[in-house]
Amino acid sequence: MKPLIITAALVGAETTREQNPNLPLTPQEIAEDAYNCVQKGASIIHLHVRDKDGNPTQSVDVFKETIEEIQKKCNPIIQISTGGAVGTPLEERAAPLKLKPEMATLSTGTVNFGKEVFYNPYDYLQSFANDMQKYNVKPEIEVFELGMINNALVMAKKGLIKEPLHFDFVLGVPGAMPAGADELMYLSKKIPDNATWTVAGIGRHELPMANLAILLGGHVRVGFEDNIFFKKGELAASNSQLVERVAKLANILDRPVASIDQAREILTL
Ligand code: KMH
Ligand code: ZN
Repeated sequence: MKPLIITAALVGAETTREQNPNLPLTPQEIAEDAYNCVQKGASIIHLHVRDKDGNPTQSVDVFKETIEEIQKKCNPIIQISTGGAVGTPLEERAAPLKLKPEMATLSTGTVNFGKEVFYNPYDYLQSFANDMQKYNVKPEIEVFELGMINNALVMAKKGLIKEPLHFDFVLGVPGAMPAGADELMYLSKKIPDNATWTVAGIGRHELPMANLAILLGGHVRVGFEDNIFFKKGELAASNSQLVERVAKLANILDRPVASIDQAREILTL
């Protein structure tokens, strides 16, 4: 099995300080948190940013400042979100791609997202994918439902995204695919043999999904975007606490944790 790539999803668009006071918001806080996560074994930083009031933004300037702050301290793979927040205009979502990060997310379908709808019409997917090719950004294909794999395979066939593909199975979002062992194993069998995958289990599903991914040869995403608790009734003290636990689990299960260089190699960056 290849070493385990740990992604830290530090901020997200939906999590608030009211839910977890340890949520990083400013570029400096996010950079400090990213550094701590890298120290504990994260090699990818999945990045959302916030404006001065703490609201989600796709501002190129804020992304630029945050990435520069992170890179002053360490050099993880930066994966910017093109998902933004539910309802962010589609043109705004793609704007930070011009910063040419190594990776960015590409959600390949529309899905219910709690009481809202995370909207991803095909025309825009094509346009996001074109921008990613133009700026040499590797997509992480965000899969909330099975059909999104098929959509990604269609896009790959048309040359809109290049193989080897990398997928993130986001499981346990209310209204979307549940976070069960059957679901994860099924999804992991439905992608091309040369593809890589990671899992983001939402809420209480983060830990069991991480465990299973370590055993199955997948990779793992954790962080406040997906889950604010360390255990039932106990808020996580930091994103790095969640990263550290996954690294410890991998160690117990005898799966090495990927260095940043190894992660770049595994993902063919
Ligand atoms: N905030 C969610 C609606 C991504 O980063 O690409 C979408 C999201 C996915 O977070
Ligand atoms: Zn995200």
